[in-house]
Amino acid sequence: SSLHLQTYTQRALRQKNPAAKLLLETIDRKQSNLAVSVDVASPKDFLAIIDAVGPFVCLIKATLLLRRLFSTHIDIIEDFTPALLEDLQALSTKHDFVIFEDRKFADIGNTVALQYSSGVHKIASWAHLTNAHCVPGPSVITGLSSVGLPLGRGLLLLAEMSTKGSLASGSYTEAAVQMAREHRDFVVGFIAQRRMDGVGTGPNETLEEEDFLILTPGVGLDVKGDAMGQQYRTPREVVLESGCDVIIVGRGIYGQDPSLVDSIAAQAIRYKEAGWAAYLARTQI
Ligand code: S5P
Repeated sequence: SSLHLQTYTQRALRQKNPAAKLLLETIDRKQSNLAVSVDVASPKDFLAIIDAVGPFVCLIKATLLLRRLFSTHIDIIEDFTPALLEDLQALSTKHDFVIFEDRKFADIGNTVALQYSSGVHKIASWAHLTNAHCVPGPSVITGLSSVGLPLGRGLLLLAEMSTKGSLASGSYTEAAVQMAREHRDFVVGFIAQRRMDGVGTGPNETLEEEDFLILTPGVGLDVKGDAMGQQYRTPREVVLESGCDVIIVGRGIYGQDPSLVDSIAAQAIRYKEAGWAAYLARTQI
């Protein structure tokens, strides 16, 4: 299948899931396949970075660090709505970007449904996209889908990881793709390092054309990794050579000092241009 050689516009027209369609339309409208990952502990920095990069991104990947202050499952407690989420939604409207909460759900169906719908953050009420590990098997999708599908949300499965020594490879990745195929209405794509077309199918098996979105972290223009196993590739390697759709960049953009908004905006423009050039090269072959 060569659907990724088509333009984002053409692919948006065929998408049935509202969150996937919105992402492709936003990429097209803003001519940006850049997602910024905002992993900072201070709410003030969090909002300032998003306001600075907002005009240049299709998507903001949030990781609500707040949950890490609590022990497991306490995020099922109701009635705690941080104003931060309202500010995030206001910025999403102001700058026209999709919101992806990098929650990495990985529990039994009943528990993830509670964590997704209720809990401290009520993720399903504000995040267009979220993600899950495949370790629990298909029930993690059934659980999340019972909450997210009626709201028009979409799920990404972690099929591969960017880290050195990742266990998500080979037959694990194939199983992830099979799980996604069984839940095509809710699973819109993968967090992965390459295109997943035909993964896990036999040599003579023909598949209906599938167009999973591939969102790819581990992207950097200046360094090859960090001291904790992260590995970076360039936007060109990721989008042109590996056929991925969205580059997810964190520290490459907000760098050492999350308070330097001018340099953050300049870096965002640099990555946006690199990601878009790689896309144009891919679709104009
Ligand atoms: O395989 C992965 C999956 C994810 S979601 N590798 C990753 O790095 N991520 C996330 O992407 C990670 O949790 C972090 O939020 C972001 C990469 O940040 P950076 O600062 O290294 O660009």
